[in-house]
Amino acid sequence: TASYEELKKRVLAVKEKMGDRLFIPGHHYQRDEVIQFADAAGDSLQLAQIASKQHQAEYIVFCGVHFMAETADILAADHQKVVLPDMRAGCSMADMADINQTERGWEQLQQLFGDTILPVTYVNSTAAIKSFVGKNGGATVTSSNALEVVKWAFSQKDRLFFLPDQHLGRNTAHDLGISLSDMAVWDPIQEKLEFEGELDNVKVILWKGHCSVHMNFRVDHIHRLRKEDPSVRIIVHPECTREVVALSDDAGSTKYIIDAISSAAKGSKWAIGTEMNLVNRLKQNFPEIKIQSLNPTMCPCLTMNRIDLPHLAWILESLEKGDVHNQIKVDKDTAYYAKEALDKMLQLT
Ligand code: CIZ
Ligand code: SF4
Repeated sequence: TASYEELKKRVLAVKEKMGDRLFIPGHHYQRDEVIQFADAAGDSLQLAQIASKQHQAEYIVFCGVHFMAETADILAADHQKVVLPDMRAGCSMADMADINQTERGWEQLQQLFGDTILPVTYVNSTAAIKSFVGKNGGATVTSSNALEVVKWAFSQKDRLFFLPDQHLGRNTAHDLGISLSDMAVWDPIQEKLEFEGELDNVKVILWKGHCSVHMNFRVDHIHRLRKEDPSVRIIVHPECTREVVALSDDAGSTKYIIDAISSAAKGSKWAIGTEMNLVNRLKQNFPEIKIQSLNPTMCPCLTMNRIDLPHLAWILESLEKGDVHNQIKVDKDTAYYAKEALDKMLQLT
């Protein structure tokens, strides 16, 4: 097998030869060995914004997970091809909402609530879910703009159906002043609404999905840390549970966390509750700040980590030869309505 240095040289050679024909967006959760070659690094909002404008390159080599590559394809121009270096780079959260389950749930919710619900979906969802949301007048959200988009959604309808991350949905609704007792949970497996009280009071229906990476940051980690060293500031991603967010000092999107650390005082101490590659990168980039993971055993997103240097080198060398592997192509009908949902978000952001 090729060494790291060899692979690096091969990637650089293809990048140099292909020039502007190639564009490599990379998510902040990607490995260092991959992100070093990204033409643009960002969170999912920034990468979607870039994809909606970057219409020159013939090939977009997406270093991130499947739903992000789908979004890039939906927002790309017709002549552009989006490829994913490893098809196994999925997202367990996106997989928790399939379109058939969603349509069945929607039917039942409409029987309960009539025409008073607007669906919104976190971008961490399949193109089919985004399309369902667009078709029904809703929008996508990211963790960077969830507040604005959810506020807009409440100007349209009395209730929201928030897919697929219950935690981002709950944390966002809470920030808008909605009481936890007015939030219901839709269980797609049991096909049942979890709610105690008057149905009339329901403001938000949360899809029962979660991120297995961010679930690793727990209340007991916070208690232990506070006891050990009360001067540590704790910042977490809103994919963490409401309890964890409530006990932390601050919570926000990937970009928000990066900005907070970038402007932190020298010598200040931070514990971060988000994906391991990003926490490690912040540690490297800001040696004058004391950074640790909120969970001491560290939490990688296994699917993000599927994209590694050997896969990147392989896909780039294939493209150079004209072989397009792992193309992510969303069919026209699905893409049309998914784009409506994405455009609504991009206009609001
Ligand atoms: O957990 C993810 O996949 C996140 C935080 C994506 C993003 O960039 O918002
Ligand atoms: Fe999906 Fe969580 Fe990984 Fe993000 S961190 S890609 S939400 S599994």
